Amino acid sequence: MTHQTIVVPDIGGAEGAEVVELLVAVGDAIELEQSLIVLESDKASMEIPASHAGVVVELKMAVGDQLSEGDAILVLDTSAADGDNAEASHEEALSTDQSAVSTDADLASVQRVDEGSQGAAVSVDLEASADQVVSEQIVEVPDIGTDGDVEVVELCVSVGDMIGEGDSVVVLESDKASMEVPSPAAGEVLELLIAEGASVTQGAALIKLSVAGGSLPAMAATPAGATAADSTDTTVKTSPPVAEANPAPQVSAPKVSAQPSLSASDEASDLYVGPAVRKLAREFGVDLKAVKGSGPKGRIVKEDLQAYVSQRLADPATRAVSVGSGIPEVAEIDFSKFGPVRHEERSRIDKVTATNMSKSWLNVPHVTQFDDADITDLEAFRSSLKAEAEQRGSKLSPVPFIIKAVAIALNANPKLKSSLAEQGDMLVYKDYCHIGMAVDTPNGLVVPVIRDADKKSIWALSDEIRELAAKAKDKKLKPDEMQGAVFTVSSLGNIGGRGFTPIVNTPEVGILGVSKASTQPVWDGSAFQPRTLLPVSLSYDHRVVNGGDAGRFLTYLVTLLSDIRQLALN
Ligand code: CAO
Repeated sequence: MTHQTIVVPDIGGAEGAEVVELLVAVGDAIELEQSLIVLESDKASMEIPASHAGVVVELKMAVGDQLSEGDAILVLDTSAADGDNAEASHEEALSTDQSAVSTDADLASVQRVDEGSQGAAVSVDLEASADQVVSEQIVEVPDIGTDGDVEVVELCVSVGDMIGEGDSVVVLESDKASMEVPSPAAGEVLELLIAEGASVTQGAALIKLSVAGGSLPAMAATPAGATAADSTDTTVKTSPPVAEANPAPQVSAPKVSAQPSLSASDEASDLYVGPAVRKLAREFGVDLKAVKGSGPKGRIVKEDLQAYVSQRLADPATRAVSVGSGIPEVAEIDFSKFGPVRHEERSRIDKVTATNMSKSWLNVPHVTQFDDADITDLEAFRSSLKAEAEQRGSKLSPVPFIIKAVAIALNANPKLKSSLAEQGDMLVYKDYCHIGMAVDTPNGLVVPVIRDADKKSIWALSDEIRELAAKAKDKKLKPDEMQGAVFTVSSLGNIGGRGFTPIVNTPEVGILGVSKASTQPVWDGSAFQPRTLLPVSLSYDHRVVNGGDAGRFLTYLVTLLSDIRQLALN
């Protein structure tokens, strides 16, 4: 059995950094580079990675202890991982203390010995104590798999930021992908060498970084065959990912999670939070100051961030703001001040409908156009079919005629059944004609979908409408029976009303409201005639449908409904 004591590496000269989190326990099998503990100094929090793989046999410290460089963290049994640790053993052979693992400084000297043996490329400066050397590194655009220009769409750091190794420096975007460029080393951002919006190629300088302790990544990034003169220059050019250039296995510099990384004004550096969680927070655009930590000493762990994001997403106020409405919240009122009240939990359907309606109302610029269809002939025809309908065990309302006419009018005006795509840059035209039909049920509004309504006879449509409406009322609709509509019809004809402005069921771009038909006096040029008029209202998404499109669609629809022969011909 080979025991290996893991000690605190160079942590930038910090004395008495507190152990705020233990990330492993006795018996755990750990991998090389796996984070063992989190140390918190007055300046930064850092995860200490394992310099060897193995099984934890003893913990040498506890949460709350103050540790400095060289203090023991834990003892590992490395016998099972001897292959992985082969190179680490090489380091031990070079160390005078066989039981202790190398610190960063030790590793640096090991590497220098190796480099030195390959050719006198090591300078006297670099042999100085690692923690006294502060080198400057230029972080460049790495190999991004394209020779062409890519755009700097986001600068993730500001001058003065303390960043950790792997923290994103900039976000680049080509016409195919966007990618974050990670910092190859921990350090302080001295200078931004690029501005947002700039076009760059591989090798372009992004930021200048001050790296304390003459860090390994910087050295490893020195081009092979560098001369002594190159090496004495403490400004080292570095292209990420530098870590890949390091001979493995090697203990990394502690991952220093640093100072403000969300924004310049962010005081997140005062928070207990590791670099991985900081990175995640940055990706979500979350201000860590708003997140409550549940870890030791209030440390913010990944689960805290996830809970915070879930809670914000569920918050109706956030949802309203997230669509850019900027609408102030409506304050809740205690109505019991004015009289007796009852509270009733809303059905799931009602709540979903409320969300969808708000989404549509806030996102879609609505216009509603009104008209009346003269359905006198249609009603006479429908009455003539009453006996036949009864014979078929069916009942013919105006709705199947309306659905059929809408399908024909949609095919003649395909924009009315299109949808926006790619942030509004594209229209998706659909070569099918599935129509949604709003059904009023005790549980709330449900919209089953009649598939290929343009291809079905009035009788078939009538049967399907009745069947779907019954299923909707009995909560028997399957999910696929409520999907795929290109347009919706909302008929309140059986209830009443002279007209209404339905809300578009986005991503559809149009909806037809049907009100109650009534007999009205209509001037025929010489006299008033009693005619049955059906009020219809078309709401449309004015981002897609303009007044001309809507006018043509509605006029054609009204013509179809008014002239039963036209409907029969289609
Ligand atoms: N004008 C006058 N009478 C109408 C009519 C209209 N536009 N539409 C239907 N009617 C009559 C029918 O002819 C029938 O009368 P008869 O029995 O005398 O023939 C009566 O109203 C009842 O019809 P129905 O309810 O059996 O069937 P329907 O085909 O008219 O409607 C359905 C089916 C599912 C659309 C309806 O039941 C429904 O749920 N409507 C509400 C939709 C809704 O809530 N929309 C609002 C959504 S929020 O924007």
